[in-house]
Amino acid sequence: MGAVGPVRATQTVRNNAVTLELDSGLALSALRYMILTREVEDRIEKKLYRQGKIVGGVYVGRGQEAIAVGAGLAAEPDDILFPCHRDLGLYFMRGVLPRQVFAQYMGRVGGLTRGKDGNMHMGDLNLKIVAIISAIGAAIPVAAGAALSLKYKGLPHATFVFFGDGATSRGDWHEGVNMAAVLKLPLVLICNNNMYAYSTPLEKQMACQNVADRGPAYGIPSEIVDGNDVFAVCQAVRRAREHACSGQGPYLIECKTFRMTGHAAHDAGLYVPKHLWEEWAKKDPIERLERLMRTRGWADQAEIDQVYKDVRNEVDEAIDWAEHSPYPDPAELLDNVYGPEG
Ligand SMILES: Cc1ncc(C[n+]2csc(CCOP(=O)(O)OP(=O)(O)O)c2C)c(N)n1
Repeated sequence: MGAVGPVRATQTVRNNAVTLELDSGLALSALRYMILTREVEDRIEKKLYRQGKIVGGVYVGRGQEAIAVGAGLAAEPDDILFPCHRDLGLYFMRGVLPRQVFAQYMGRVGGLTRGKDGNMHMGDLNLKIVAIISAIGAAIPVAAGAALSLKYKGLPHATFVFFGDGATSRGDWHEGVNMAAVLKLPLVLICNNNMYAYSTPLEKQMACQNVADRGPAYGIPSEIVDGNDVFAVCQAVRRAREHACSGQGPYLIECKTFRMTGHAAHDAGLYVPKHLWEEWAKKDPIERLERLMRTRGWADQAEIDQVYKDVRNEVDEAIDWAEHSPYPDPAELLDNVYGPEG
C-alpha cells in the first residue's frame, strides 16, 4: 500500500458535538494502518531483534494501535505531532515508509536519522513530526513551545503531544501543561494509559484514579476515552482539536488501553497478572475494528484477509530494501548532529 497519503476523517459539528462520518473507506484506511503498524513492529520485535539485526532497544505499541491511528485520522496535515514510543502509526499516516522504519532500527543510512541511531528517536520536520525525546515527560514543554509558535504566528493549527500514564507523574509534564493552560495554547494532550509505566502499575505511581483527573488542576477540560476504539479516539481528538484551535487552550484526552507486550523487547512482562493478558486479548483493537466492519457490512473476511496479505508483502519488500541499505560512512559521523552543516 505504500504511503497512502494523508487520510482524514470528515466530520459534522452540531451543537458543539463532533460526529464522525463513518464509512467503509475510512474504516478500511484505519484497519490498514493498524495492521501495518502491528506487522512492522512484530517483525522488528519478534524477528529482527532476536536475529541480532537491531542496533538499539525496541518498544512497541501492540494493543495500542487505535490511539495513534485514531489521532492521525483526526489530525490536519499542518498540525505538529510529537509522538511517543508507542505511536508508530502516526509516521505511516504522514507518509513515512516502512522501509525507512526498518532501516532506522537497523542503523542504516536509509533510516530517518541516516544511521545515526538504531532506535525510535526519529522524526521528520518536513512532515511536522518532531523526533521522540527519550526523557519521559520532557516532550510536553517542548510541544507547548511548538503550540506557542503556532499561536504567535496566528496559524490555525494544533500541536498534538503523546505520552504514557507514567509521564504524567514527571515534573516537566506539569510545568508544560500549566504553561500551555495559562497561555491558552493550541495543545492537544493525548495520554495512552496502558496501566503500567515499565513494571510499575498505575496505582503505585499516582494517587488519583484517572490521568484525566489531572486536567481540572490546570483549568483545562479532560475526557476519558476507550483507547481500543479507533473511532472513539478520533472523535475525542477532533473535539480536542476544535477546542484548542478556537483559542480556548489545551485539552487532555486519556485513552484507556493495555500494553499487550512487555515494556520492551527484552522484557517478558512477567509482573503483569495473567488475567489482565487474557481480558485485554479479547479487546484487541484490530480484531475489534474487523468485527465492526463485518457487522456493518463494510468489508467481508476475504477483503480483510487481502489487507493482511498486502501488508505482509509490503513489509517483506521493506525489510529486504532496508537490509541492502548501507551502514553510514564513519567520516560522516558528525554531519547533521548539531545542524545542517555538521
Ligand atoms: C525521565 C526518564 N525516566 C526513566 C526513563 C526510562 N523509561 C523509558 S519508558 C519508561 C516507562 C514510561 O511509562 P509511561 O509513561 O507510562 O509510558 P509507556 O511506556 O507505558 O507507554 C521508562 C521508565 C526515561 N526514558 N526517562
